[in-house]
Amino acid sequence: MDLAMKISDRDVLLVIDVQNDFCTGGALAVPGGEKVVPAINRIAQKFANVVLTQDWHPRDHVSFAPNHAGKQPFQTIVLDYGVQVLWPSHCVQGTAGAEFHRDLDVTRANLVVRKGFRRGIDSYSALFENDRTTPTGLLGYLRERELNTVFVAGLAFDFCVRFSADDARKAGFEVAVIEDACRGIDLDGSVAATHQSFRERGISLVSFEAFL
Ligand code: VGL
Ligand code: ZN
Repeated sequence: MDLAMKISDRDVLLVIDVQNDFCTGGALAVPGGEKVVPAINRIAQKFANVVLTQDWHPRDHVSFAPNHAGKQPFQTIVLDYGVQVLWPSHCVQGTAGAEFHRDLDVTRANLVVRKGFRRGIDSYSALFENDRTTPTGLLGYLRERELNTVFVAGLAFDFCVRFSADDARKAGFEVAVIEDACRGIDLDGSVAATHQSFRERGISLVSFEAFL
């Protein structure tokens, strides 16, 4: 899937977590995070269907390292649903860090999905939370709207983009990740693991320039 891409009314651009806390100066800054904004704004113009996600945690969220005595960010703990990375507190509901980057063109979005708002469950994927069963509702939306190809961009490539793409593919959608409209965290080989997962599942990587 390279060269010029023809965008259809059944395609959706899924923009993951382009929020201040994931950009330079933010609480969980992804290197170069804000650099995805111009690319996303340009391609969003071409899509009839644009969905944004917004990481949206309560202050006492289980994924925040400061909520676990003696734990540091990027250490892991084991919860009922499995291993959970502990993050610096980020994207707290109602704070400036949880807002979309000011230059992100949100006017193109017809849906904003918030995720990670349950104290006890983190949510990387835009479709299912980290227990892999709690739905966000996005899958129902995509099906009801009869969308069939999901193009994913945003932050972070190796966490929320990865799990969103994987879940969309598992649910039967065609999925392509717009790699140069993403930036990664790269924790313990997570970028390599993401490439591996995409290869195994038949998720393609494309460049944003293919849409221009
Ligand atoms: C994310 C870690 C924690 C992401 C969100 O958007 O990739 N990563 N919360
Ligand atoms: Zn989060």
